[in-house]
Amino acid sequence: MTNRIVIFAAFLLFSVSKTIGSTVNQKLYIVADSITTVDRKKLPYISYNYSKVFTAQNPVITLSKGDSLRLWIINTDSITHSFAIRKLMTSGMSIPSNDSVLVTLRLNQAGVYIYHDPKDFPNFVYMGLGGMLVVRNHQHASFYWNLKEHQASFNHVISNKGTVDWSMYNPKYFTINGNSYPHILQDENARIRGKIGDTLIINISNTGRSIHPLHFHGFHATTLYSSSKGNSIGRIKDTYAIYPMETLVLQIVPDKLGEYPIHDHNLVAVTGKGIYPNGMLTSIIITP
Ligand SMILES: [Cu+2]
Repeated sequence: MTNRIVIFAAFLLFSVSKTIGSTVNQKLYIVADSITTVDRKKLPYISYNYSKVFTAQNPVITLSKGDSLRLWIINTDSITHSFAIRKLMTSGMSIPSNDSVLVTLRLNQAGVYIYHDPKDFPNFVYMGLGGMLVVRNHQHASFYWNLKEHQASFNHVISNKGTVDWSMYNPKYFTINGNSYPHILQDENARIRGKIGDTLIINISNTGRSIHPLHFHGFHATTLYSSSKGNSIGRIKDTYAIYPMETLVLQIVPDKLGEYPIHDHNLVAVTGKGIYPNGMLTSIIITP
């Protein structure tokens, strides 16, 4: 009898946890290192990583609407950082060097949110500490673009604890998920692949300091979510000006075959140190 009650209680608990969503456990390490630009220059850089091993690509944390997140952030850098998530957790939690914090939150709204370091804003986001938290309410094929750009001298000055004048910002390097063209084409998150009639979802964040007007060739996209322009939802367009710290979710349902470019319409952003086309350029490939 007692056994039956226990089994029934366990079943009830399981059913309840299914309906209220699951708990997603993640760890992010803050790691300071450097990236190599398309012209082989080293730039000081700081990013979030799944381990202490440095990569320039901040992980995309993906959850379903209704899920709960338990997120540890571990600071392996030699200076204090802070942690916040735009729209979800707006006051930053301080993380001293070699210390960690635990963030728990329930995700009730589908969309893309930028997790970042709000300390000395925008300096540390600029240095790399800005990634995407994606809350899904669908199971469609999904792609993720984290847009950034850099002016080499700014990385050096900020990493040496100096002061930069953002009114003098003149970036020369432009990246999606830390890569410039042609390396972007090797990133399955950045190059869109699908078939005619598929629903393709593109999750975008701009964690740089420039406006990035992205232009889609071949197809129009429908806005599913916008962090700053709620009245744009449902609009169908081929160019989207994405402002610093803005996020977007777009949908494309391709109606024809072929490969079509997608690029930043500010043409300097399709260069790397002035060389075309080593910047923000990717493509959409539609097969039968
Ligand atoms: Cu174009």
